[in-house]
Amino acid sequence: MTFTLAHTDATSDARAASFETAHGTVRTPAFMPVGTLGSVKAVPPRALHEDVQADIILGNTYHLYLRPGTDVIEAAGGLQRFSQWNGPILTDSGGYQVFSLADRCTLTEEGAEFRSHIDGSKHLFTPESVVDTQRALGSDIMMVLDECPAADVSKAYARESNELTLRWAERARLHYEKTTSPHGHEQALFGIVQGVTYPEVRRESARALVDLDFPGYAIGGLSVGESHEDMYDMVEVVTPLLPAHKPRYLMGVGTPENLLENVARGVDMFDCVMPTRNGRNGTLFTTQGRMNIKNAQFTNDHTPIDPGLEAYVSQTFTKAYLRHLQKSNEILGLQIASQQNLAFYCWLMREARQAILDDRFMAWKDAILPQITRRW
Ligand code: PRF
Repeated sequence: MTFTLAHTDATSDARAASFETAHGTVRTPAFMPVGTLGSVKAVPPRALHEDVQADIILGNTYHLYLRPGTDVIEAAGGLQRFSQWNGPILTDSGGYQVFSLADRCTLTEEGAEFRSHIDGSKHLFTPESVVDTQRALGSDIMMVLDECPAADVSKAYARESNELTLRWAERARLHYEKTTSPHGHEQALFGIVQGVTYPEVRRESARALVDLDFPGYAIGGLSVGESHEDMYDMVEVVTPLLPAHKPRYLMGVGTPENLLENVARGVDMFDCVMPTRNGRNGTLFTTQGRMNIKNAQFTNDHTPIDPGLEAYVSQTFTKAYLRHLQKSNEILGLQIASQQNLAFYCWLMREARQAILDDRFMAWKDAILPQITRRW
């Protein structure tokens, strides 16, 4: 993976970079819309590309392996051909989902054994098998199998869990070296830093993964119930230990404010279900602040949803119309809100990138935060 660090902000650790994949270039900081089942909920690929202007989206190994099955997607020519999102895709390993979604997940040295949440069938994910599955899916960035412990576990448990995650990472790294994509394109593999909220364990994790020389690094195990301060502290502990010339991805984070605080600490990539999930529930993220579009105050608000964004939905539909659609459970209401929120998240990252390039990231962040976090 060719990663080009264009500039580091003079006023923080924020970075503007880009990297090339077989399916296109990703500019960072980047927000990656979540397409768990091979679709970003309620948003067609053309809108993701043209309106949202997403550079890269997420898919999930656990879900796609169970349904429709890895073989179906491999036969289609990979997830890009199958879904007609032809840009870069990152797939999560399933390490996180087997613990949160599957029934009765048990961890052994070998891997994670679980029962499907769909039909109760028994499966085993190993560090090697999830690399094979992601090779068959054809994602541009694959993730290692890891364990993501709860926020409140003891230091002893955190260390023991991290040691297992590191042994798995080493096996994944070896297997990655021995295998190639059945679709003939380059695929990167990212290691995942764990360690709960224990700085010492976080450092052990980061150092060991850096020794394994992955093409990129994720920070996992955060946004699982710890305070925002703890999250920021852990990112601050980890990012200085990671190589400057490789991408850094904070998994499952977060609010617009979380994104900017972690960009300031040197994170390049994010994913979160918040813009799509909250959009479907009526929460809108806009350049003017956050609003619940179902509130009565929007009944007769015939102004555009977000005049500050270029996206078709932001400029075209009014707050009153979107309120009506959401109150009436019209499917179009879910589509418009999801596109608005994703367009906002991706816009925020493009603005951040420009501010970094201009060495004014901190001043820009302090000016924009009150505006975008304002409650209507
Ligand atoms: N590990 C993996 N995926 C993840 C996480 C993790 O720790 C998180 C934590 N917020 C989100 N997604 N593999």
